[in-house]
Amino acid sequence: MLRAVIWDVDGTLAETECDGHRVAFNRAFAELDLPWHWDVSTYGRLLRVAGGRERLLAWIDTAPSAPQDQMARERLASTVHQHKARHYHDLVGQGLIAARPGVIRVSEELARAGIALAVATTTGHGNVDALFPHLFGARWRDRFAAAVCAEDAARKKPDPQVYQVALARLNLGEDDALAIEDSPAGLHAALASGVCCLVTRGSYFAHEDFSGASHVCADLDHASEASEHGLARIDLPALRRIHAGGRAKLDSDSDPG
Ligand code: XBP
Ligand code: MG
Repeated sequence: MLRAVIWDVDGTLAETECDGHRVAFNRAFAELDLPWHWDVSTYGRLLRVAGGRERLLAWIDTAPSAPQDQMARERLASTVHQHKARHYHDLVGQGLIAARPGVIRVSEELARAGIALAVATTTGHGNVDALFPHLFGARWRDRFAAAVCAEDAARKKPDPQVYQVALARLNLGEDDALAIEDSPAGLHAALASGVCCLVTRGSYFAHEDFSGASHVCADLDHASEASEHGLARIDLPALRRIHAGGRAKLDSDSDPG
């Protein structure tokens, strides 16, 4: 039975990557006089590395004028990431990044029905604290039973740890929950934790292979790939159907018989 929906943040609740995180990284590079700039396509390639600091280290390994010494690289990644966080907070603090289509409508319908909401994200608490008041209002913490972030799960997606921590915080089993994600790493993290997953294609992962997802659609208001469910848009009855179908598939796949 569906008792909780566990939401990814970046790319799922809001399109934060291109005009938020990416711009914040570039402002941090400029502020630190680093000769680097991530354009939209470069950032899309780097997004395959979950975690902003890990993404920086992956970039530094190939970047011009990067330090040779690994310790110096680690220090530089930490410094840049701290500056970037401040720029990201400034950006989202302007309220310019809106919730993706259907996110507010579905989250309110779930709350009215007593379905628990939780967050399982690779980003840090500071970024969630900066963004969520602009998406869900000042009392957003009343709406979410758990917010599991980078500080709570050291192993980044596609590792399942963030979803396992979310289930523990919710005191629920994996068959009680449905994840909503935007990326292959997020889908694989949910599936590895035993949680079935709805994918709403984000701008950076619009053409990815989401095999294993219980359902894939453009967004919660445009469930165009949902013809087999006869859905016009995603609502609570649709989520229940997707969850039931996802559970049946996961259970049959895991049945040794
Ligand atoms: C997406 C990520 C994060 C953000 C950047 O998180 O991989 O790393 O890109 O945020 P989600 P940080 O799991 O919500 O899709 O710089 O704080 O890592
Ligand atoms: Mg995401």
